[in-house]
Amino acid sequence: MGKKILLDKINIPGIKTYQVYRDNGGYAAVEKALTMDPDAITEEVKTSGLRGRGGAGFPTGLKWSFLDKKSGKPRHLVCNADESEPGTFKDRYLMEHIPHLLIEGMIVSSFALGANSSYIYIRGEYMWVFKILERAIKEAYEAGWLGKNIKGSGYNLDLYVHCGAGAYICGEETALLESLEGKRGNPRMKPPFPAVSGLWGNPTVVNNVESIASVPWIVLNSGEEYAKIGNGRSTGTKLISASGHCRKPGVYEIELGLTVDEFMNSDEYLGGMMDGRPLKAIVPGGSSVPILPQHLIFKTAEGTDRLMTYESLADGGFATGSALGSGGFIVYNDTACIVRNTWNFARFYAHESCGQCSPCREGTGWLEKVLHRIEIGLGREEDIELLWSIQSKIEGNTICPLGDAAAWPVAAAIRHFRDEFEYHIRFPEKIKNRNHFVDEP
Ligand code: L3W
Ligand code: SF4
Repeated sequence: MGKKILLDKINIPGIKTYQVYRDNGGYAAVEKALTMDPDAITEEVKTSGLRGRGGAGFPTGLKWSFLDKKSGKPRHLVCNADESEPGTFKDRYLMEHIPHLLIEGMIVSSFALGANSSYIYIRGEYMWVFKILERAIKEAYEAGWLGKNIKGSGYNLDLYVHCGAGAYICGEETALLESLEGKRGNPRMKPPFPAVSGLWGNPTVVNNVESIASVPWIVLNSGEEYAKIGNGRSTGTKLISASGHCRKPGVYEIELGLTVDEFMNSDEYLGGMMDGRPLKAIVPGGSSVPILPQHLIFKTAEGTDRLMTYESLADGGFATGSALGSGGFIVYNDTACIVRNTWNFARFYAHESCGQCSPCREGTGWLEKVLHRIEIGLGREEDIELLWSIQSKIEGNTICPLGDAAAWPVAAAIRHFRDEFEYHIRFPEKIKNRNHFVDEP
């Protein structure tokens, strides 16, 4: 069994409630943290090598150390719980089943950062989880872990949970901050990064749910112990949301460094393919990352074992690699149509683009339109080159990563499955009937 530090208590009956969580060692990290120098906590997180679990993998301790503590302005910790990446549902699982772990992480992290008002921004579609968090926060206030003079330490913290309104772009950290300020969720230009100018212009750290929930273990067991788990620069454990044509979809906590083969085929994890059908492709990190075809899933282009790490999944760069991203692991069998899947993702990004910058606003709509016509059998001979050209003009030319996220899946699908696009264009009569329910453009 792989080591568990986030989901180890998930099956304890009643762990969602304060008393059961507390009876099972909950809030011990807050007790310890309150006796520590706040900067020493940041040092522990740095030593742990913990990297942001929302998708970018930026070192958490380093981000904390960028927080401007000299300006004299109030500081904030904002938890990004706007989990909207297609294929990703691990933060929901954690908040739904063990909400006090996130609250404990918020208190310890806020104390380390010197924040006295912190926020959890949760996606609007997770209304029932919002209610679970509200209840858990109320319990934490009643037990004296939030509010004024927490457990006689002199430290004050107010924690708020704020509900988004269903826009994917509000998961981009600066759009999230705009939304939290009551404005339309348009991403800001960076720099300045939130660590310098974030919520209401104050120094702010924005971290993913899973990143914050990992902090109590680090404080209790030390950064050094955390760094012993994992592989190379991919330390610790990672939650993976698995979906698609595998035998056992669900949320798993893995030790980083596990081979993709073991994750996919062992009974502890996905247990192989559903109905024993052949594997065709995977998307290992949510819809924003490149798709990997069958021959590159278990071995890298260099022939080494493909590992569940930030480095190994990206090995070979854009041409033959993918990314760990947010850990949204989607499995495709031989019945999956890659053109249809690519169109589906493109439709999502075109819908979710905030429209601020033209390469993304125009380009995502254009990608969607061209992919749609190929998918329904109206593709033109020149469409594959057109798609390639559009995606290459979006990538790297936009304010926020949504543009890249729309471009990469298209580029990878063409690179690895060009024959499927050609088939759709050359033999439209063979694919048309199964799309009768889709309106023609
Ligand atoms: C201060 C500097 N801070 C970087 C901070 C920055 C941010 C973090 C990472 O996008 C990706 C995206 C999705 N001084 C700094 C600095 N920072 N340099 O570090 O920044 P960045 O720009 O690399 O990425 P990002 O804007 O956080 C996230 C991808 O994740 N993704 C997942 C998306 C969706 C979800 C979800 O639904 N949960 O995660 C999947 O691949 O495409 O590329 O905090 O401020 N010099
Ligand atoms: Fe908005 Fe797209 Fe530009 Fe991001 S890349 S700011 S989502 S238009």
